[in-house]
Amino acid sequence: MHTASVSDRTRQLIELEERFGAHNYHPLPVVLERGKGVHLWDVDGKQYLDFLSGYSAVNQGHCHPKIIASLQEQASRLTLTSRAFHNNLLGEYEAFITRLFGFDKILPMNTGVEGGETAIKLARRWAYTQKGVPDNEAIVVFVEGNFWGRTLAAISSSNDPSSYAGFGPYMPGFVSVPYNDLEALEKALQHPNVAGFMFEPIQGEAGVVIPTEGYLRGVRSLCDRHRVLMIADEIQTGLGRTGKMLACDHEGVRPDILILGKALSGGTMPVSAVLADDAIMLNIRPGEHGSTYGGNPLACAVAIKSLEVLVEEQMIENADRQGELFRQLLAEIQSPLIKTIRGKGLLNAIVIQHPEPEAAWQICLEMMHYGLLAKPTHGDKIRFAPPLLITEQEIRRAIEIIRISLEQTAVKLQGRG
Ligand code: IF1
Repeated sequence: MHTASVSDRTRQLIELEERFGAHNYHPLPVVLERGKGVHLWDVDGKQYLDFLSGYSAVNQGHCHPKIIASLQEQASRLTLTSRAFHNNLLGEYEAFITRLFGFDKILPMNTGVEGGETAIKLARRWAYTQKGVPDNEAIVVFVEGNFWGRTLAAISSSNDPSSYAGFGPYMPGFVSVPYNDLEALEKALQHPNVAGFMFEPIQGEAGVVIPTEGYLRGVRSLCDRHRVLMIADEIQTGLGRTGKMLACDHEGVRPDILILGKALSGGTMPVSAVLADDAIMLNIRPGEHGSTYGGNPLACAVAIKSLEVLVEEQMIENADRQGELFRQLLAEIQSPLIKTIRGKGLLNAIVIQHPEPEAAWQICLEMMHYGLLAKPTHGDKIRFAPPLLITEQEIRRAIEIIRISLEQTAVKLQGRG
């Protein structure tokens, strides 16, 4: 459709990636070179509204001046010491983040998936030392449709063939139950060897799947009753994305292990964190877990500032308000292509209905043409997740682009599929 109209420069840069990079992604045909707040610019100077936010890593907006200032200032002072020595920012960061989220301890890592791996190791260790589970027999329960990254453990818990197929053998000790199903969860948790239940309070990759009100409280009480650790993967849903600091806050629930990532870095570099109380965290002793980069002073400086601006600039309240407006305006669009609209705060998705399997992809190309970037997931869903500082005016502009793109796609797809 619009792929034919890309500039020579864009085409050349895309070809370079095709030729020298592994083919593990299928991006939209746009090459970005600059970002500011909710806006991105491509190599031809064309401006876009970013409705993906680096998969929610850029909640605070692109190149937030305070986060970038912190990054630059710290980068010129000290970046990495390893954990063989102390650094002057780690303790300050640890005190700050544990206080903000109300846990005794933090274990700093880098990518989100390492956070997930760390949480599972903590749960297994806790089960062996505290719950009396026989060695090597701990079970971790997941939900169907879960996504927490690409490591061998992460794909071992996945029921999406595009994640796991052809990469076996898989990690033992993992089971899955249907999402949003407390009865199934209760059955699974009855097994005495269950260490933890790890899940996203709102499923992101699965297409922004929101559980029934009461699910999170139900999970909390089942985990309590069966002495199982509740592990909340808030890597995507946390840090204001859904209109609260944490998605668990929507039901006033506190997990035993909290995993944060993505926007903890304001979109600058991988920073993840696992938070838990002493009874869980202190079962891992020196030398038993870690990472070269985890807790490096550059990451500490960036994470403190990223959390500060989120709170100081009231981005969380804004996410709640603009999210409501966005879904309300979206619901007013009359398009036969929209099957469902769902979301919380600024984590939103529409499900597309059309016999043509490429319909959602075509809509994204159309939106790109009109200046909005979003990406389809699972073929028929489009996620809308702009940076949390988006204004009402920008929401209205985005809605106009979405409306006209749906209209144009409907016309172009007529008679197809
Ligand atoms: C990719 C989606 C988002 C996550 C949750 C852990 C991780 C992720 C809930 C791992 C990562 C990513 C990775 C990215 C696509 C993406 C994603 F499309 F799959 F659903 F965000 F929306 N827990 N999510 O969503 O974090 O190790 O990547 O830092 O291309 O794989 P990571």
